Amino acid sequence: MPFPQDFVWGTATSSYQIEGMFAGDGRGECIWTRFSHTPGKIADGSNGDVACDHYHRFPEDVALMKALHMDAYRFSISWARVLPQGTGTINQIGLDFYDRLVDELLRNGITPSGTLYHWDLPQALEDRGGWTNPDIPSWFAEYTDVVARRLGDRVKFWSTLNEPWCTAFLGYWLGVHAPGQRDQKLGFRAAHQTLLAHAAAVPILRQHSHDAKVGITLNLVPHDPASDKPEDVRVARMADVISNDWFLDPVFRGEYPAEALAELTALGLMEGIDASEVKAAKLPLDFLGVNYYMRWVHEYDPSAPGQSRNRFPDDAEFTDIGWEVYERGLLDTLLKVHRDYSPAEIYINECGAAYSDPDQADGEIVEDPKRVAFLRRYLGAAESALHQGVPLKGWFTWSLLDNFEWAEGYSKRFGIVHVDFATQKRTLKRSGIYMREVAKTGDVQVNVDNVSLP
Ligand code: IFM
Repeated sequence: MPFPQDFVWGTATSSYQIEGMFAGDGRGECIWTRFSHTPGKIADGSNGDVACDHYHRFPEDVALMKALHMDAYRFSISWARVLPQGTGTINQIGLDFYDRLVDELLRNGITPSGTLYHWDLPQALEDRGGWTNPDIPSWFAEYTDVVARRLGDRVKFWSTLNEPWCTAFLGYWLGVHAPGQRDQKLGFRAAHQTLLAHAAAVPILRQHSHDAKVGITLNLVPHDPASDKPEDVRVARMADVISNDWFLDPVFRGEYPAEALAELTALGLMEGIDASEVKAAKLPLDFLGVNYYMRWVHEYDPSAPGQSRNRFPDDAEFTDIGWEVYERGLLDTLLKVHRDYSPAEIYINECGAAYSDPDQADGEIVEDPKRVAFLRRYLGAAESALHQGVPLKGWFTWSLLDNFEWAEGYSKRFGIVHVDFATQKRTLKRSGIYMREVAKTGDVQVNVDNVSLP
């Protein structure tokens, strides 16, 4: 059965990954500018200073979305472009950019879906402790107010945060993302503040963006045990709780998962955190944004008690970023979220694959058969979820463009449109044509081998 007519088809990006113009027009420094300019942090030594130069080329990019028959576009706003110091003086030129982008989208019949925070914290706020500072919910409220007042009349889909797990744990615990801190306690503190910031932003969005759909976007990852041995089951369950329930439970139930909370408290990891504050995060939401890419499979590691190592099945397939191709996990995740948390609506706000495409595109189309096959399989899982009663309303492919893939730099390409970073030339990939035909027909099995450019 095809996807319904009113299903929303879109593409997603984020500010730091595509905009460029990192210091021009009054933009402040953000943590990713600082981090990427620190030697050794980014795999290919690159940074997002220019990225896809979307700041200047957005009309061309919107035209591409239109050519791809997309209904909607999910983008994020750069906090440091709007408030260069994080709070205080507003950079009107920065806000003007988002005004122009939103108007261009609407002129082309594309619904804007805004995300307030996709990882590019103003460095000035990081200098005050960033996401570990208990004042950050009020800083975020101030920023939300500025953005919602300006764009709230036209942007009617809002995610407060994108993937707070990554903000907190990759940024403050594991140190592989900006700001590069390596302290487990700081990770949990940051996670706590992201939830309180979400709580602070929701009512402000509702106040200034009437009739908007407001939600949060989480990266959900199944964690399966490698066997049914109790120790494998236990490490997998703990990983599952910390990556998924740690955010889902506060947002939908106003509390942290009890068992994990007790365990983490006993380990001293909740020091300085008043866990009861997360009751504020339980607010009526219009949708949950789910970002899904892969799963982990855990085997207990006796050499590191409490920890696990990955043990994928022998026939597992992986994308070029080393993530397992596992569409079944998308179905399982959607069914679990629907069963345990009952969000009113769900949008797949990101899904896509990194496969290596050439740096330069020679012809009119870049052939990327692996990405087409990946999307077909994952869309099939989404379709099954829909037909099993999950209130799935839309799909945003990650990503519209090849872009700056954080610590991987430009070495991993996720786009359905190829970008030659030397010339900024955009070239459609076969996967873009596939998504166009899916958007037109609702049929994930559509054959696009001989379908040509618009
Ligand atoms: O590029 C990222 C995006 O910023 C957040 N979700 C996962 C994508 C692929 O790693």
